[in-house]
Amino acid sequence: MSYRTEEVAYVQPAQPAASAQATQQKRSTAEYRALDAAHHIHPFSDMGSLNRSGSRVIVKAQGVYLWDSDDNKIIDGMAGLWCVNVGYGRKELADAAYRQMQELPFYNTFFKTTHPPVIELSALLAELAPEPFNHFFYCNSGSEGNDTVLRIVHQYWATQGKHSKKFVISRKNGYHGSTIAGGTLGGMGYMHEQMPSKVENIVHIDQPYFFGEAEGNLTPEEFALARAQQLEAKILEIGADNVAAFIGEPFQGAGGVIFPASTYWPEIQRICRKYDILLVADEVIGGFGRTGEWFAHQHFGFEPDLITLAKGLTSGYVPMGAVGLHDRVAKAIIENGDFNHGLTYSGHPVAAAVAVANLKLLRDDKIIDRVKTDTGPYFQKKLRDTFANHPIIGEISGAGLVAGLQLAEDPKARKRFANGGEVGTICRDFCFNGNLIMRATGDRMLLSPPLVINKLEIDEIVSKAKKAVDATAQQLGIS
Ligand code: PXG
Repeated sequence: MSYRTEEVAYVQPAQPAASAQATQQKRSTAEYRALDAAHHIHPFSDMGSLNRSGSRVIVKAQGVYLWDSDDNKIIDGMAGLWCVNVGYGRKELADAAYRQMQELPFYNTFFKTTHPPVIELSALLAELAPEPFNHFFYCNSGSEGNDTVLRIVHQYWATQGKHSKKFVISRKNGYHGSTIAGGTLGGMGYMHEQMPSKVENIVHIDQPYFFGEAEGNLTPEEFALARAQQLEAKILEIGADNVAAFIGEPFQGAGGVIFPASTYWPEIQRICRKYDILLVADEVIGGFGRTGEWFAHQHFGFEPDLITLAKGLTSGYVPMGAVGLHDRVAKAIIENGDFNHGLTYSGHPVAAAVAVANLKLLRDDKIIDRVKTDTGPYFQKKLRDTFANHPIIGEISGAGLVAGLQLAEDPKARKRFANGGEVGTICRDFCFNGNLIMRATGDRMLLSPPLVINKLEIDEIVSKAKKAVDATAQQLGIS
């Protein structure tokens, strides 16, 4: 078997294509890459290696398509970074930002002030979110959302006089952001290794990853139940009086689109209620329609006390994050004096105006309804039909417009490839070269396209994904 793991190198065209120049291109690809390499440090990247191969320069987008600086048309199977839910190029959002920038580009929400966009957004979120969520706190990202969650959880227990409730339980291979608190909450070992210090009182339990971690003859339901019961064991180990909250993504996104079996979340909820522990759903990826429900916890049928929001809140057009508070938690925060937390841009008027336009589009164009009844089921069936009995596909997880494809050496025996991640990289490179954006997490290939995708575009994604997976199998000598 030969593996190819180096970064994708791009062939430089002698001249930029004429139509690329027509798309307001001011520099050649080579110039962009040279400047990027000279001055820009990318997130989560090996910059030495990236600068040698050069980044792909994305210059414009429309609907579900991107164009790079060499005028390649690329289908975006990842909605940017799990966020462009309404697709690219929606004038409604651009107009909202333009109008708001002229009217009131900035004002803060500290010192007894507020403004119309943040008021409209809060009222709209209360209408769209499940019944007990009527209050929202704003920030600029999912990471800050989870930092805010920790502050709210801490303040909540202080107001209840339960000062010893300090521990937060999270999961290995969960992702909750990259601030120090977000990174500590997340269970990514490679991030922990590079952190100068961690937030104290955060501990992790195992994830509900059936394909990769179930041993013996457990069914997916039995396995998920056992993994949920690790929460109870951890609470008993620490002492319920010391545990403040449990946080989890309803389905793990960056961790590989890991969908727990139906037994998981009801058991987590039962345990949280039994020991009086707040349940936090990190909805940064799952929120705003990804599974066909407004929020992913509705798909799994549980009721959190706090929800973290970002990404699809503005469809990524401008940065914004938020935390939704269950009435019970909100009441405690509201009625107990100062809550000493806030950011300059909490409830930024331009972001709030864009969020309102985005949410109205999702609601009034029935985009989420379509994911639930039409495009979501079509996407899931198409993937499952296309990859049925494929020699290197072990499972397909997902619902609505999110999916994870497990690459495996022996799908039936649930045997993963020995060099975790290398095969995913090979497949990712084939996708790249085939003008499909598909993310690789280890040996899981992930799809999360804009929610406005139509069936023809779904066919294009699935057929390009099939070509990439076939080419990967061929390169590995597996047929
Ligand atoms: N929670 C969840 C569940 C996320 O997926 C965050 C919090 C943090 O959000 P911000 O806005 O601070 O990035 C995320 C972010 C990937 C990838 O490679 C995923 C995320 C971010 C960057 C890369 O899949 N998710």
